Amino acid sequence: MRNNKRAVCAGKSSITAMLLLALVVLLAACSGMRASSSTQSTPVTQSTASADTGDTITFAHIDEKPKAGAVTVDVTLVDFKIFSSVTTFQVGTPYYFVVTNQGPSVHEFAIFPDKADGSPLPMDVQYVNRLLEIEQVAPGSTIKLNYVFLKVGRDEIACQMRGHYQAGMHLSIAVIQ
Ligand SMILES: [Cu+2]
Repeated sequence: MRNNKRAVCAGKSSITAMLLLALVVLLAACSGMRASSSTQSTPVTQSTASADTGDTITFAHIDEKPKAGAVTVDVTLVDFKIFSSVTTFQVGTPYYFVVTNQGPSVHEFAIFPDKADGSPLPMDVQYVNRLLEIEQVAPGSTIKLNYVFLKVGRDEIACQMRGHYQAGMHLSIAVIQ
């Protein structure tokens, strides 16, 4: 189940964060003992970054070329909103999604089904029935991919990472004939 997986990840991250904190304290103590040279700050910076994003992260690198006749859709992911240049799509039309994470957090680019009236399904149901999910879009990076909607209905572009959805990372879209 998605939520369980997230919960486990969150648990792992906080343990990692604590270990890194311990390491940082240890490093600080060591450099203190060694006549207080403060030039060893690089490892600390790196540790902070990986504690924030989790330790087993694999960023998506998707750089497809647009299919012939594809309509370009510019999507911007920010903390914690999603913007799209297109919100009404047509079944069978090739779309070329250019998705940029303007950060600062890691986000995902996913498309989930909604109820027919456009109201959201429970998050687990959305996730199980997802149409598309690209995880771990690095801050500052852009992924480019082709996608064709096959079914008329209401969907949403969303990010379900660590409470991002609840914080506002979802955008209602319509798929029409
Ligand atoms: Cu997100």
